[in-house]
Amino acid sequence: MSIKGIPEEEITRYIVLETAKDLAELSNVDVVVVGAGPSGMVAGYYLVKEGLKTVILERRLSFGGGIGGGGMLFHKILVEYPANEILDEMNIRYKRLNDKLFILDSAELMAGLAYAALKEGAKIIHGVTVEDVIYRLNPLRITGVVIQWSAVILSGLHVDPLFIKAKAIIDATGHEAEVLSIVAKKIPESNLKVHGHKPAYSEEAERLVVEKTGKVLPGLYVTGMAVASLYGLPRMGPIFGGMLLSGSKVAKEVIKDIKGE
Ligand code: 48F
Repeated sequence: MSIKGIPEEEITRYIVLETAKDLAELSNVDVVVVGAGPSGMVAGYYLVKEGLKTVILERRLSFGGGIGGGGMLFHKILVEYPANEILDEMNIRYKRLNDKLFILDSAELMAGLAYAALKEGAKIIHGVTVEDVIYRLNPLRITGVVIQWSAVILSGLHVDPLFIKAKAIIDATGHEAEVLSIVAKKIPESNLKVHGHKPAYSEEAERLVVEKTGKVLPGLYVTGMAVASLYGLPRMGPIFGGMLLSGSKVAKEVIKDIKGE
């Protein structure tokens, strides 16, 4: 049987119409997660599981952030107890090394986290960069994000961006803590300072990242490596339990705040 009836103009029409429908629908959401790294994807998974309308915006055309590089390009990722329980819940396979440490392929973790979040109902939009926030004063609240195609930013063209309104914005942008840095620089009323992370101390870093995860300002939350950058915590290297637990913790805080409002 030959395949017939695929006029090129139909291809264009469906792509444009369905994308426009999605983008219009996503102009006002419960939660924007900035960054599809490990902490952002875990947060997305738990947020949609609780019925919150969630979009994960990712600058690149891939998932996983720092996962893909493994440890110095060695394609393995370590996870420590109890973060392996999150992997169990998402049906992501790993090997047990001892009673505390587990190991898996970086590709398995990237694909597993992305598929878990998507299957649960999260939207992940690739190639979009969050370049600013929307804010209100008296009282100060972050009420959304300003977005631009990453390709436009790379091209250097002067093109005005678009907006997404949200009840909560989660900075899951990793080392750069990009959303927090924008707020610190452009909204003096926030009194925010991004300290940058300290040298390596893996065990402390893993513990503190989870402990300090959560709300930064009304409407603005932080998870993952951005927590270490915000508060000047040590770095941990290619061990990812803290990232997964931090994603889960920030989701719980956002759910409590939104559902309690
Ligand atoms: O860096 P990343 O993996 O963040 P994470 O979840 O995990 C950190 C670990 O990978 C690793 C580590 C743990 O041992 O230290 O570094 O904290 O993922 C961040 C994602 O955010 C995207 C970026 O492309 C990456 O995929 N991103 C960063 N800034 C923006 C952004 C932005 N302004 N808009 C959209 N996406």
